[in-house]
Amino acid sequence: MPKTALITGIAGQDGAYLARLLLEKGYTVHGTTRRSSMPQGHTRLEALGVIDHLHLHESELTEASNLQRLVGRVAPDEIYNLAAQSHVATSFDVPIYTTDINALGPLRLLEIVRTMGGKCRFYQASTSEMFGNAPAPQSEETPLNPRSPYAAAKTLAHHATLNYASAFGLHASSGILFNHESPLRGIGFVTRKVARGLAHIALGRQDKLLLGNLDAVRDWGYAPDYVEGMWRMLQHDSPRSFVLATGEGHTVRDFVEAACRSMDWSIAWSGEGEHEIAIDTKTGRTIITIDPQLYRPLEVNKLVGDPSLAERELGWTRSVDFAQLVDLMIRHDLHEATAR
Ligand code: F7E
Repeated sequence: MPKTALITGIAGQDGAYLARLLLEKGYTVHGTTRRSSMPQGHTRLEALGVIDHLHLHESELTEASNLQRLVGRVAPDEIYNLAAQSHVATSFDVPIYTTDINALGPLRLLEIVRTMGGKCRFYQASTSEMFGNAPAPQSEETPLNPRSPYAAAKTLAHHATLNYASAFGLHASSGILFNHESPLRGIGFVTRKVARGLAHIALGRQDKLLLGNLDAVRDWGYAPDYVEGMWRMLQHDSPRSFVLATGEGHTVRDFVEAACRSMDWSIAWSGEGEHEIAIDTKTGRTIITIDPQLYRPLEVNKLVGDPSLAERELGWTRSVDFAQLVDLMIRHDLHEATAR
């Protein structure tokens, strides 16, 4: 029997890649999008050529009764809860909205799954941000220490997911995903901002790029690998939490340098802190400056994950390394900028 899946937040980067993966596996795929994102918010689903094969529903994680009707109608075998307010910096400005979507949203879904008999498997999109400044590498055993409203809300949802699995026997798993990127990444996240910004500077469309903390270390993987991991978690015999990560850490500065290498562009850094700049060594032009407004009220300094459990138990591996990831993002944004 072909399976049916419901993906909340299907129009996002992960939602789009997961929809493609599940369609390839023969699933009937339903997905929710925000009302405000209709009808022009489906560019990723169009880019992957999947939009005509999906069943899309306007639904918000704030609306419990609407969600209940939807789950009742779709009767999914698997729910992937990917809808979120996913910007960490923004969560400091809109903590209550962030908590409603990221903490209470999953709880509403878990309640629906439980009251409907608990047969449907449930995936919760948890995050490395929950670790805060706990020493790297972080694994499933690392104590959680959230440092933003985003991370605090995700931590509640993570515990609720595992709690519903133990208390009510739900197959509810939590994927603790480290940063995962792609050409479909939103332009507010640093990797895409850098790739797109440098492509625009190279084509004379933009003067320079403003960045925040260059010293933050992140573990950046390739999003299509990570949605494969989500699916594997729900096929596993028993529910639990799994870290998906590459095990390699790089600073934001490393990412900029790798992006410039991909473009055969040589830059030199000078100055420190808020006064640090990057100069194009050929022209002497300043192409990167720091905007202190982009610093976060609290920063998470170093996130590098240990994916050994997922590798061992799920047979999960990554197909793209850091240099390849940066290169494919740069190629995409150069191509897109040239085509416009
Ligand atoms: O920031 C620094 C910033 O916004 C990465 C989300 O998917 O991954 C993502 O969260 C780092 C931070 O991602 C800029 O301070 C410097 O240290 O790309 P980001 P994030 O906050 O790590 C986790 C796993 C999630 O769960 C989240 O949903 O880069 N940084 N300069 C900057 N960040 C941004 N956005 N913009 C800058 O100009």
